[in-house]
Amino acid sequence: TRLEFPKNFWWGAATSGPQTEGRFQKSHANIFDYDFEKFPEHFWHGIGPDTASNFYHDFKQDIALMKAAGLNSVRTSIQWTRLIDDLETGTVNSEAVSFYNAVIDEFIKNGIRPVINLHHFDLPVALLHRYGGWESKQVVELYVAFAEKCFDLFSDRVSDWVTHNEPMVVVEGGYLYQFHYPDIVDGRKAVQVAYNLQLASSKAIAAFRQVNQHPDGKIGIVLNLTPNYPATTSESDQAAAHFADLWQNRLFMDASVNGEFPRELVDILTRDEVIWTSSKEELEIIRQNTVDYLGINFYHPNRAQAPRYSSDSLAVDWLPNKYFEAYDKRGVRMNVDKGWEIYPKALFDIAQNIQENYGNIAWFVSENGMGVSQEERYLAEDGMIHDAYRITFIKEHLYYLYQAIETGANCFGYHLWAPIDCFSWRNSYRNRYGLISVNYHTQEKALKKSAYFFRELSKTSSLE
Ligand code: BGP
Repeated sequence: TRLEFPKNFWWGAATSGPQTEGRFQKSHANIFDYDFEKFPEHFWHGIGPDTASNFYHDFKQDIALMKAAGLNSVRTSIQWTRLIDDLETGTVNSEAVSFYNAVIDEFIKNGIRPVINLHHFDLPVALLHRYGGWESKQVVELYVAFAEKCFDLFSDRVSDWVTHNEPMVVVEGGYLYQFHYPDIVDGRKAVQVAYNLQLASSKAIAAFRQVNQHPDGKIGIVLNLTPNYPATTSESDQAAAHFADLWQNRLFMDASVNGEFPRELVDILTRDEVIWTSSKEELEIIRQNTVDYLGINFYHPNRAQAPRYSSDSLAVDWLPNKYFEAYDKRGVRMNVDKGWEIYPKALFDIAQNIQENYGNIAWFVSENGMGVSQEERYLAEDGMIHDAYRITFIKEHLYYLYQAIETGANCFGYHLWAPIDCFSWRNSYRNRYGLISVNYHTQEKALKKSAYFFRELSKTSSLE
């Protein structure tokens, strides 16, 4: 049977400025540029973000390739460090304005809807050193000024905006589990950073409502929703899954869609004496400025289990993993290169959750994808990478997405991570996700087999 998706469905892909453009100026470093300068050994094969996939210079060719892969919409991000010259006064860099104008025009000319994100982990490092980064409300204000500048400059042509990509990764990577700079372990700071990121998103939405120029203008947030299934049916594992869901998913989801943080989580944080500093006025801003739509990034679920050892000592320096451990890998299907479980049905569960608990708000899959290392292994004689596993992965996920839409999910699109293989934080070029391959030595790019599959998918908006 053929699965027919709605007309006007977004068939696209997502990436980000810092992962594609290549670096700007040494004086305008984000936290990854800085990390690379200080600790190149943190990065896979010592390859940093200097060139990335050279989008700054190659964007016309890259957008032509994206069109050839059938993409009708693409998410990327505007880099704060590129656009703003003086972080305090907010003066813009005119070359950067010309660049982003040219990119937006090129997308539109090629029939590709540009979806623009304002923050993809890439905090200007100067704001971290000067103010403590997202711990500081001053940084929230500076981010909102940057967002407003973007709406001012580009919302005449860009209708679809995103405030943050995966804010929970900023919290967990930077302040709990040490996979993003500043690499610290501090539960108190983590909690404040989470709150401030939400406040920044809500304030940017408030600014958007004032200055947007597009008649169809919409703004949302992109969240990495990780369904938490208890590893066993035991009560303690169920409690662990419940807490993991509160912390990882519902914190941003409830605040962004329903305007309030989950009461139960706030109670736990209050009891543990790690509750964030907030004001009535700020909470009112959060209440009033909810999103128009959601982007959901889904890669893999968690199999949550209760912590196996007593972790009372962690209570002082609060860590959420005193309540749960992710992840029990027994008996699950894995993407071995990435170490992530493959469980497409989770997309159906996510859709149900949005339908039942979030007023069936409009949403799209803003990232889903299969990271594979050493993809040259699959280079065939015809000179193309035959990534059959990626095609299967996409099909399986679309199967469950289709079922969800059939049962009433308000889902309007599917974006693969990524259009073109790109630089990825400390993983650099280890995991390849693109429909289009890149040779990072020569910057040569070529369609993979999956690009032809995707083109057909997009053309017919249906799947066999
Ligand atoms: C998501 C991020 C992306 C990208 C992707 C793949 O969490 O939004 O920026 O990095 O994960 O990650 P990786 O390349 O590390 O496998």
